[in-house]
Amino acid sequence: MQKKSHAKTLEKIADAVRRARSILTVSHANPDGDNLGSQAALVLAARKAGKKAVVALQDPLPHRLAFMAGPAATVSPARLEKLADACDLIVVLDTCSLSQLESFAGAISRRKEKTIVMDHHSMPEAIGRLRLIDPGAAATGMLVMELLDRLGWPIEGPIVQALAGAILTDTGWLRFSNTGLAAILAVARLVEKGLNPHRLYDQIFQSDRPHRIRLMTRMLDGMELHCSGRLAVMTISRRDFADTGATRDETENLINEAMRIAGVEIAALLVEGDGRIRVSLRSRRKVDVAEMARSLGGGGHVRASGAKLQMPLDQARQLVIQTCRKALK
Ligand SMILES: [Mn+2]
Repeated sequence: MQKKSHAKTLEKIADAVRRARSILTVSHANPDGDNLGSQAALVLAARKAGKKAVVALQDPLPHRLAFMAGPAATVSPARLEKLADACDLIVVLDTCSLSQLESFAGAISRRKEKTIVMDHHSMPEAIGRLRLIDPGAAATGMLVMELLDRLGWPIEGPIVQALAGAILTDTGWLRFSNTGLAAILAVARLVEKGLNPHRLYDQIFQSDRPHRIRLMTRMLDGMELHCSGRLAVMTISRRDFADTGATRDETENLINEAMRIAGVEIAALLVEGDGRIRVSLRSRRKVDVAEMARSLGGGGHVRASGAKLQMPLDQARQLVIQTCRKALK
């Protein structure tokens, strides 16, 4: 996004936030660290500024991110309608796609006039009246941090931890390709404000249940390499969940394990759910997996994307291999 239009939109959003007496934040289904951290940071700061503010989630929190809940509460779509009526402003964070809002999509799309969007995914849809979409931002947490600065709201206390959680999960602890100087400086600033990085790392990345490790070993055991080792394909079946006792949210980040292998350009992970297959795609350097995901009916970032397929696991795997093979040609 152009610097000028970015600053202009940010100012308009700051103005809308300043004027609102009550704010509701929502994000994509299946909350991750950026989703939770961005929402918590904005809501906690708004409360400090004397506003009424709530975070509404549609799914229960994954076990390992429970400590990041902050002000978030899981609500039904009916309850969301009431919250959406009661607030002056709805802020959609970390998604700009109605399909990712799942059961909240209807309520949000019916309230365009009071809705604004802040996100770092490409291909924004026409949600809300104001949209700050910056695919160059490493995390939505970066955009929220900018907004708080613009508002002159202090970044302190639990807001520090929330923003750090957002930025450090979406950048894989400053390892992924979206990590640039801005993200590193933002984290440095959060350390200055009291963040204990080691403690946060321990909470996010070293707090797995043994079930998750057992699930991971099964996934790695079944990994296939195609296209002369440039494509790694992994699957997790319903049987794997049943046998290991792991839950669906415990598959987060497992796909990145395939990137340990030199020469792997694309990693694909297929997770079997109730009636549909969740496909995650990662690329190291060259391939635009956002475009690949779109060809499968999904979306995402250039290096990290996903889609959902309505077909048996084996058929989905064949389709994904075919799609990846084409992209690697
Ligand atoms: Mn994000």
